[in-house]
Amino acid sequence: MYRAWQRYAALAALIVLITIALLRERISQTYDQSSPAWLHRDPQAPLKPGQKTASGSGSGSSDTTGLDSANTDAHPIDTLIREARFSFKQLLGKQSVSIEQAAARYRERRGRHPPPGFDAWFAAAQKNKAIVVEEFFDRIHHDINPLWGLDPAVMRKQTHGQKEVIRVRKGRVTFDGDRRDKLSFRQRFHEWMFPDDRRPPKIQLWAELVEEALPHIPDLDMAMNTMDETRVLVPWENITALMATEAKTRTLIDPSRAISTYSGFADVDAKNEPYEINWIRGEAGKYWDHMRVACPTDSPSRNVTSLEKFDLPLDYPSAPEPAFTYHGYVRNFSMSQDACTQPHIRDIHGTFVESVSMATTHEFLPMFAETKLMPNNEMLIPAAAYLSSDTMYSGGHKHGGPWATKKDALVWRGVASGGRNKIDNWTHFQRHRFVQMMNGTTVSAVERGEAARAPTFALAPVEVYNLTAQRNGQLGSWVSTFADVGMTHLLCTPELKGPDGKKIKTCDYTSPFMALAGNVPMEEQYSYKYLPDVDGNSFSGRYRGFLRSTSMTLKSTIYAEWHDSRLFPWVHFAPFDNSFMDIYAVMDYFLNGHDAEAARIAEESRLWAESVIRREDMMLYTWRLLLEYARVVDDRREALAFVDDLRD
Ligand SMILES: *[C@@H]1O[C@H](CO)[C@@H](O)[C@H](O)[C@H]1NC(C)=O
Ligand SMILES: *[C@@H]1O[C@H](CO)[C@@H](O)[C@H](O)[C@H]1NC(C)=O
Ligand SMILES: *[C@@H]1O[C@H](CO)[C@@H](O)[C@H](O)[C@H]1NC(C)=O
Ligand SMILES: *[C@@H]1O[C@H](CO)[C@@H](O)[C@H](O)[C@H]1NC(C)=O
Ligand SMILES: *[C@@H]1O[C@H](CO)[C@@H](O)[C@H](O)[C@H]1NC(C)=O
Ligand SMILES: CC(=O)N[C@H]1CO[C@H](CO)[C@@H](O)[C@@H]1O
Repeated sequence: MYRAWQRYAALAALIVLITIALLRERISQTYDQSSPAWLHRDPQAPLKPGQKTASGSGSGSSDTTGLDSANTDAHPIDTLIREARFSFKQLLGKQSVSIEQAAARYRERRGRHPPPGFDAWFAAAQKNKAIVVEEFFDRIHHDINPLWGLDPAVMRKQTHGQKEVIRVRKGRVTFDGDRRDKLSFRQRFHEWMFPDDRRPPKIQLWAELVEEALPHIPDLDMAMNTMDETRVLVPWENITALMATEAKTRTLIDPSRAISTYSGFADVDAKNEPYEINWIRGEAGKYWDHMRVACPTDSPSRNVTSLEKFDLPLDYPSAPEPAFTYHGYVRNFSMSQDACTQPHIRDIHGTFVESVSMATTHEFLPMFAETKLMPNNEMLIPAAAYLSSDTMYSGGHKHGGPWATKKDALVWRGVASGGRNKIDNWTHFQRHRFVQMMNGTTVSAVERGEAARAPTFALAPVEVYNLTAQRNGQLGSWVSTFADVGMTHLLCTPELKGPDGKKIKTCDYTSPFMALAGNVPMEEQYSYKYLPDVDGNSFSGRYRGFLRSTSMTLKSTIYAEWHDSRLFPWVHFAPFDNSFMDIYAVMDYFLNGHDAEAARIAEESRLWAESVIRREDMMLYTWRLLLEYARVVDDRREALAFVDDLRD
């Protein structure tokens, strides 16, 4: 009797387990919405590996190995690659392998002693096999330095009184809206059953990252930007004054004066007062005007006002030879991101047409954020998307097969974000432009003189890049051979509804120009060699997944991220301009005779991503930023210093 009961129980348990397994499988399939990539390819695109297309290489070179040979008529990209690899190698040579070395390099580059706790941080970096090159942390100091000009007591009050705050107290992390302790049994069960379906709020993902650095994080409050849009824009003149104060106080104090105990937040905890910031809302069409006051006074964008109307022809760089390019290709990627130096960007990026939401201020409060424009004043931390197990952004644990098995083609899928696209302004949105420029049918129409088919772009004159396909009027048919690009949701404003009243993904004003393309899950995208990444409402959360994949990333953005100083254009990704004018020429280079260079960039980025943008690296970056931050908001900040290595 007893044994039979046991068997039934075991059988029942087995059935339950199998059901759970099947359910999980089904859910993860629904979640991925798998649909084969080839279904959505342009039928004109019969690609065979190594096949020559209508276009020849700009330089006529079929050299795939000769990067290191001095080739006098090298393609400009050959030169850029060589140059970039050289700078990258030089920087790698500066790795710190001992605490003495790390502290010395810190003092040399920052002009101060490291903050207290630097030794535990360095020990953790070594334990985690992190590559410590002082330059990789330039971003932290760029973001923190102006805060040395502000009053620490005021900063503590400001941050304490915000609505979305992560607090560290006595080695414990809490955050506003913390739900971890309040989960019902059902929620816990759901999360256990469907780990992929758990989408914690951004603030929780960040809190968990901070928790990993405990018990080494001093008491502090982090005001978080959980919006897509960037927030703090302090006038340039004020930042200049604050930086001057920072420079004046920058000194290596005598080690005998150094203290190592942070003062904490007891004062603000005792008062526990909200702090009102004058957030500017409801001017989403005027973000440009708010931004440009934060641009240098002598920068080209400073006195150029927002566009009043977006029904005018697009303002493009007609001769793409700005200072950051080399023969029309991006050389200095961070300069290419800077809207302050490129007034035409107000006309070709959704951020400056009409953002989805807005809460901006010209007051200066310390705020943490996952991304920002060059002139914004937030402190950058790793993006929540990079901390999430959401396969939408990462492709899960799969990173793609070997290069040789991949399609000689480019794939992009995304929604029509970038801001609130509307009938009179959608033609100025970057994703719409990218999708049209990568549509061979549309490009062919433009070549036949039907410019009205492409309201989002104009082709560069043929002389600019001198592409064979374009000279022969075959740019469009060539684009069709390699581009598999489309929107998965047209995000109309106002939203379109079907006859049954349900929301639909097409759009009355954009559907004539672009078809709805089926979703291609990230892991399927990895079967293509080329993965372009363009901005949405702000930065693109796929970037890290792309870099970690075995495919090659192409990147264009106006948004800065925490990892920027560790990623080298032309070594780890191929940059392209925010106008996208150079995209055909960049693809022509790789597809016509430089497959080996593409393969090498893909491989370098995969290896590098597994060395410097791992979760451990994100934790270590945040840890180091928080030591720096805890010091700058401390009344005794001038004396807080790590000097143990200087004492005998
Ligand atoms: C912008 O205008 C201000 C005030 O008129 C002037 O001082 C500044 O030089 C101008 N900047 C540029 C880049 O033209
Ligand atoms: C890019 O330009 C910026 C701004 O002019 C400069 O500070 C930086 O050193 C340049 N970067 C490279 C890699 O040349
Ligand atoms: C910027 O400087 C001006 C002039 O000194 C001052 O009135 C204003 O309050 C400052 N703004 C910020 C955000 O510090
Ligand atoms: C364009 O390329 C063709 C073929 O490579 C070459 O004959 C021609 O001189 C080039 N034109 C310019 C303006 O460089
Ligand atoms: C490509 O452009 C044509 C019109 O030129 C349009 O009908 C088609 O839907 C577009 N395809 C995609 C994938 O957007
Ligand atoms: C700045 C601008 O022109 N914005 C326009 C965007 O499109 C909407 C609706 O089509 C117009 O109302 C805005 O004026």
